[in-house]
Amino acid sequence: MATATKKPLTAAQFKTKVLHHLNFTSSEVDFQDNPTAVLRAVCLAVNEVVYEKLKETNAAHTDQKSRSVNYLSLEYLMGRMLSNNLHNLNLFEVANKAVADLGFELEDIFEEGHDLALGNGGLGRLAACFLDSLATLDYNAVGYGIHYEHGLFEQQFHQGRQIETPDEWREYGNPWEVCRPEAVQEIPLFGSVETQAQVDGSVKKIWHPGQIIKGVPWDVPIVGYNSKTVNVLRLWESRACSHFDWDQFNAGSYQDAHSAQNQAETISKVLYPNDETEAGKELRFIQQYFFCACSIKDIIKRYQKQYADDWSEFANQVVIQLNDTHPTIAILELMRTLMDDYDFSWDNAWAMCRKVFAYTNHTLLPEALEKWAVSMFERVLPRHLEILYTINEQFLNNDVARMWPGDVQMRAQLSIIEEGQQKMVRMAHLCVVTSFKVNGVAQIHSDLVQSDLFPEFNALYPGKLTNVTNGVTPRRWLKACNPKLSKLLDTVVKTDWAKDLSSLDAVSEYADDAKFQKKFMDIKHENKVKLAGEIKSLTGVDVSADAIFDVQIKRLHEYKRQHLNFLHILGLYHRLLENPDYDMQPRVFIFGAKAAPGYYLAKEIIYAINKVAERINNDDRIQGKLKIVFMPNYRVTLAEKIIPAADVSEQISTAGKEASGTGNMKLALNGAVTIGTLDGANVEIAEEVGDDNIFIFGNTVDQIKVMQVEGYNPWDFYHADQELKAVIDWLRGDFFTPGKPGELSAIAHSLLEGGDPYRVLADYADYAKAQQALDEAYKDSKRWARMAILNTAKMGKFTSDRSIQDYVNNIWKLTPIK
Ligand code: GPQ
Repeated sequence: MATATKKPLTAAQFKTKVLHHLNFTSSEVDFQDNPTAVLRAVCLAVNEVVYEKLKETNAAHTDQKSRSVNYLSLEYLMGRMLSNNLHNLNLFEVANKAVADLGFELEDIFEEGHDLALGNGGLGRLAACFLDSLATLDYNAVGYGIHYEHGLFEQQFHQGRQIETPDEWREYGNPWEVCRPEAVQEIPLFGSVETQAQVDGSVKKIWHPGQIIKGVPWDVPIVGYNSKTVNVLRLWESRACSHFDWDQFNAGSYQDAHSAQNQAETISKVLYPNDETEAGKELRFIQQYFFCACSIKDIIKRYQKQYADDWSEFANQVVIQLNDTHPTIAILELMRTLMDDYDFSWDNAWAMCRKVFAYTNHTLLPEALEKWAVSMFERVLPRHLEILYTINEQFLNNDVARMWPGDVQMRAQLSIIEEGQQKMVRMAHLCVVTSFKVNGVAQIHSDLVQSDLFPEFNALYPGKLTNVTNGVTPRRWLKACNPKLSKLLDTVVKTDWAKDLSSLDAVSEYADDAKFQKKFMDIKHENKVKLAGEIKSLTGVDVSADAIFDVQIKRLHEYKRQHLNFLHILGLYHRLLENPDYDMQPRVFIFGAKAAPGYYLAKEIIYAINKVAERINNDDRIQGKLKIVFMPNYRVTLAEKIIPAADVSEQISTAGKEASGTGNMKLALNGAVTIGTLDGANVEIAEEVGDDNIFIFGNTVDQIKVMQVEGYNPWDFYHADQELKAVIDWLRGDFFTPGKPGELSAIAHSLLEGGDPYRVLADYADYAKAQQALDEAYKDSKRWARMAILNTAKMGKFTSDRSIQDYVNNIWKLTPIK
């Protein structure tokens, strides 16, 4: 390919490009006080390089007829793109110089950028890391998703309470996306199905839709790190089919003409902000179908460009990965398309579907396992429901009946349709029945998927259920976000660790080297000073970079147990009030979390933490030993600032509840020491770093199960632990809210009267003990430095490159582009 011989851009050339865009694209001759215009021009200059590579990638894909993975995901949490693209294109230094020449700091220019926050949390960020790795490893991959007009809401605190405002990420345009009108799709909805007898005696089903929606694709180029590939993330925007119904307009119903348009455009209007809960809303269902239907049509169109009407290569060329059950309707849509539009027989269409779909499960939480009412299915997608019924019938009569003949109960249990007052479609069952592989996202999670979630399916389809442990891209989560540490690592690791993360293991040798320890910890300190500035400007709170920076950043969820962390902070405060000389290392507890707008208790937890922070941060009696900051509007960009400065990583979910976690990997990679339960990927992190370099506490999955069987009484723990009782009583009374007793009682209520569903009280004592051990360890600065260094050194396994290679080897069977 041409790039191999191309000379890299010089800073002067890059500057010329930026100036060109400032002058001709933005007509901004006076840009000195306009960093936004500079950002735009820099992005456009980068795009010149990106588009060139994109063209070459497309040509290579066509030439080599390479098999592609099509990643279907309702969420992509991309964050900002510029810094990452510069690093991946090896243009960072060049851009840095060019921008300095124009009188700006590159870092200030980054700050003008908006996050692409088209996702809620871990699942969406994982998709973004996977796209980075796929391009880096030169695999042919397309990400498909929705072009939400509003991504995840922005969070503010008003008197301690979360307020949501709409995310306006592309109000003034987004330089990273290109509209592709040539690839627009039309998507039918609603209506009825006609059965037509054919002359040969067979029947043909004809769907007469009630409405047609247009899907407009926006492509975001995905640049690989130090690779030849630029892939695309294709995001669908919904529009009314005929932009305007002129007949209606001329007949005088301007309003009606507009309302059809508004209705169509509502589909891609906003990302549902619920993480791991299903609200069962029709609009969400239509979102899922809309993007699946657009994507399936697009996949077929891409295939036909090469193979025309010859379907024999389809399953060799195409694999479709379902990111959780959200895109399950793609299965039914492919069945429908093959049969209704391309005259496939049932058997041939079904055989095809069983070869191309694979499904990733991301949670065991029952409230996250999607079910859709049959009645709604029937109204919105009548033809798809017919197909679903037939799939289910064949599954029950063939697979289930063969394995468990005459077992009525097993039929009911495994059926894709859940019987009851309101019949429901179990989306996960459809995924497992159809997919050729089903994977969990960390070993312990995949084991539980096999043993607890789908044991019967595991018996029915041996070998189908497997594991691919999650990973994170070291480009964004170390190289770009922590440049100082990256440069230090460069001095002792000979290979390009950003592309071969296991090479970081070489750093282990320096774990006890006093000089290296000093360098490593000096960098951590500098990062903490920088974060302290950010904390001051965002929250007004003064924190000392000499304190332990203890970080819990993730969505607000009871199962993630921010309230366990909070109770322990109250415990420390209690000890300090009892004994102002209580010996502890000064600590700053840093939280970042958004709560789903309708999640009452999550919002109460935020409020309680903010209220208590106000008191504790201003209490002179404790001599600054304890600070609490809840950083507003947690998002990818904020994570990139917090993670390099973290000493301690809080990964304290109830065992069995966190499928994997990925923040745990990012924090450890940047030298934070984990305090955590034996849950998700914590288990594998502990295996890698060794017991001496992690603080594990709490009940195990098996112990939690025993508790369940034997009966759990939170009051026993409350009465048995003086400190715990005292701090819970603070929350029940008016200690922090004088004159307003009970204002913070929601947490206490859920823990005591509510039965403590996530076993917070059962883990409190052991958590407090582990925290004390951590405090001891931090006192010994050599020991701590060793732990921190080994955490970075031992994270090789958790690069998303390894995850992708696992998917490729065990599921996707792709070959890299040459
Ligand atoms: N996860 Cl089902 C989400 O972020 N959202 C979801 O809707 C579901 C799962 C997370 C999961 O909680 C984490 O443990 C995983 O690390 C992450 O998906 C990626 O697999």
